[in-house]
Amino acid sequence: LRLESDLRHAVEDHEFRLFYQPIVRLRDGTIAGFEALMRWFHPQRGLIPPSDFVHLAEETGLILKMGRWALAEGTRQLAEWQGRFSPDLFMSVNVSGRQLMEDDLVAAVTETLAAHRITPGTLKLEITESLLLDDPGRCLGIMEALKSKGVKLSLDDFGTGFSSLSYLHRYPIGTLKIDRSFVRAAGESDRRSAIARIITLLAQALDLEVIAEGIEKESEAEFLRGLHCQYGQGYHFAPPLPKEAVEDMMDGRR
Ligand code: G
Ligand code: G
Ligand code: MN
Ligand code: NA
Repeated sequence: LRLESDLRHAVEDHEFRLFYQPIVRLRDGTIAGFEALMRWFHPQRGLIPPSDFVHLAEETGLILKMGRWALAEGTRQLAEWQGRFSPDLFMSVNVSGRQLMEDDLVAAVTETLAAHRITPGTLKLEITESLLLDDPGRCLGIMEALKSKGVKLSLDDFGTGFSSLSYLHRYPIGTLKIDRSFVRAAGESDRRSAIARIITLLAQALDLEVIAEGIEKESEAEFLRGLHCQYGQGYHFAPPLPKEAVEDMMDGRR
């Protein structure tokens, strides 16, 4: 397969870039941090979105190398922006199942943190619920080790995975990200807004941070603000942006 052999060389050839989507405080709209999202600029095909290569990268194991690069680059960028804009900014990097279970993820994180001076607790890793099912004992050990390094963990797409909530107190999770399917038209459809409300309440009751994903309209932001949901992310605030556009935004130039 052509795409696979191309993917093999893409890291060395510097074809990946990270885009950064702002995560805002819903209270006042200020930027609290970013989610780093990988983009592949293929020399012939142009921009290839993660939906077209993350699955292949997982299957072939190439995700490990790509993920290590994303972790290092996201952390490097965070250190730079903390120095330039605010030491409180955080960065959330996606970690796939395979990458979490990789033997040296903890070592890679330790190395990355040693290489770039960031404010403790400002690097977050995003994992999905389903990932916790594979090997719960091993997973817990890795998550505890990451926590001891000062890395925070977020549960991505919360509410779409399996139904047991027991892992919320068993695993060291700091943040819930409400899946965008529950945010869509929250405040307009009673049934969806009920789920967004209950996830926000759950997070508050467990003293977890909560981020509503995929906010596209002011009415959605308004509804979540009313629930005292802390953070929001979505096209209503900003799409994933190249670093230059983030810097313009932070400088107040747009
Ligand atoms: O913009 P969006 O199309 O960026 O991203 C789609 C999905 O691709 C995300 O939900 C995420 O699951 C995955 N993704 C994006 N960047 C990364 C990354 O750096 N590592 C991993 N494992 N997945 C990513
Ligand atoms: O990792 P995760 O699946 O949460 O990645 C976020 C994905 O959601 C990325 O593909 C990003 O481009 C996308 N996204 C971000 N904001 C919005 C939004 O407001 N609406 C929709 N539909 N997608 C969004
Ligand atoms: Mn994510
Ligand atoms: Na998500």
